[in-house]
Amino acid sequence: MLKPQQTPFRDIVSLDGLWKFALGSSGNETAAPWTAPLATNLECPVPASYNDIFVDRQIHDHVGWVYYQREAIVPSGWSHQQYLVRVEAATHHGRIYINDHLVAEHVGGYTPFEADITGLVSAGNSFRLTIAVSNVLTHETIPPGRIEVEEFTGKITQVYQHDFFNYAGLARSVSLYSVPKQHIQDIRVVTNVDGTTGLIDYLVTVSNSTTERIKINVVDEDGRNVIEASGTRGTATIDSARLWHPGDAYLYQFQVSIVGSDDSIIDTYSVATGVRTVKVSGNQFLINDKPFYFTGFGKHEDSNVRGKGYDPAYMVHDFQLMNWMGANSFRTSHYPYAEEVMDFADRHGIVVIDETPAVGLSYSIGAGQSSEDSQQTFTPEGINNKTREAHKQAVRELIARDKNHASVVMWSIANEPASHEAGAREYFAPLVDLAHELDSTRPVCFTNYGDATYELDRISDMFNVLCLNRYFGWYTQTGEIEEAEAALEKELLGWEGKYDKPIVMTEYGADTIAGLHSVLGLPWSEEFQVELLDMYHRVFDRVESVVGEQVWNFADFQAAVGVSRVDGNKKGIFTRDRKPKAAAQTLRNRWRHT
Ligand code: BDP
Repeated sequence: MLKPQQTPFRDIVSLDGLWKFALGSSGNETAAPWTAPLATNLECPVPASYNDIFVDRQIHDHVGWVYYQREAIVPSGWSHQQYLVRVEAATHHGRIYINDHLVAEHVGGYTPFEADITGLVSAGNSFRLTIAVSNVLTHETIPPGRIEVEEFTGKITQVYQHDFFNYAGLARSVSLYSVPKQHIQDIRVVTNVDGTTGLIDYLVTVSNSTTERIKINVVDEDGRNVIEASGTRGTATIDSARLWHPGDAYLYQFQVSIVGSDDSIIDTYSVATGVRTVKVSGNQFLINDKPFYFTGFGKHEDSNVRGKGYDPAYMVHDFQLMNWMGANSFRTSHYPYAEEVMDFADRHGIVVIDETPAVGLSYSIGAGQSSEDSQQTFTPEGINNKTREAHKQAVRELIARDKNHASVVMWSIANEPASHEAGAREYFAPLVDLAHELDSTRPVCFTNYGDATYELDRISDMFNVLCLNRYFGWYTQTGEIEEAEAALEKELLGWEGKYDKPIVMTEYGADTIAGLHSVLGLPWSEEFQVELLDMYHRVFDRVESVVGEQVWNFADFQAAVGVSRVDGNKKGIFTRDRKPKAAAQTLRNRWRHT
């Protein structure tokens, strides 16, 4: 499914803006089909999560369906086109209604879906567009969760194992777009390098089998056409190719056209393509055959008021801050981010570890922390075959959407699953196989949870890179830097001794209240965060297999309400409104000079 693009043959009408908004049924009930104008005074911005927009606890806490509605018009000039409504994300379950008809449904909160409405609304006519969105998580969804009913009030609440707040709604753009009746459906590019030659293997899918020709042009950044080729599959060869390097992006436009029998162009689509290679060799991570060391963050799509709403101002500012720090990479913890973010990373040479929304596949973690009476995770009543089917779909949709991004160097198929519990291997083996089958060119990882030590973990041998999330000095050895240092080193050497694989520390950090100071360097102070990061860095520099460090987290973010979080998770190097804590300088000094 290609992202909408404006070309002489395709058009886009943005449906972002204010939509009518209303709460629907609570809990996991099936949404009533929507056949009427919404009777409501509420208007909700799109894109934005709805939770923090209104001064209404009921909306903030709502579990179940909500409705968004607006009028839209199919431009009269589209009468010979095919046209679709596209929803970039409906978190977590979305339904599109055109007037009284349900026309599309999608489960999975962070990947796009669309509805072809050509047969339903003629060009030049308006229609009522309703999008129903449910935020319910069950043990058969990714991420998983469960619904509970409060004993005295009967209030329905959503329980989940991840600590970020379950923001919901239409947090990314909605659009109406057109394509020619005969159009390019998908393009896949895989790049390779042979000496100074860049190779682009490509595969083009068109909407209906065609006798028309497929023409390929590869255009460089100066607008020069460097190659012409033809056919739906092949290899385009660029002599003296300029490579895409971390921190030094270079993108060719891989342009595909359908050419009619009279030589007129019927459709065209362009994929920004960075020529680069990614390999894992022994304990090294190679980009363009050179060892790469990841510096950067685990992030979240999170900001005040908007929740997970895509906002280009925050996006550009976050990239600016990362650049200021000398960060060369980030992980899309814990779900695929808006596609605009991936495009931006491609254009600016930022390396991405791209993650599915499979967070919380562990019943021993309650809102980010271990609980004593831990229940087994992989059971028929818990994370089961149906969960795995949803997980497979999440892997498919992530790779289908992001396969052409040069910035994406690795797929992370889960965050902190119970990889030390019985059943983990059986659960994960088919998922690892699927990821490799869908993309044989990128390494596959998952991020490993602290309790699943190198002695207990049951699945890491199946993955290409060891990604570890560790909180020595915070959740364990709290405040004891020396003790934590020894424990961390022992753990890293343990992994290194067991596997000949690169290690990326994909999470490490400490909750820190901006402005809280302590001459004793006590936990929660800015001084402690600095001391803890310094300690981790000393250890990383002593362990050869460590090929990267991504601090948890780029910025403070909103979490599920609980007794261990005060207005969110405070492990940010920046506050939620992007003011630096002292540790920003620590990281900047280290990353700008390595
Ligand atoms: C890890 C999770 C991350 C949490 C973090 C924390 O991967 O989502 O926010 O811990 O507790 O377990 O801060």
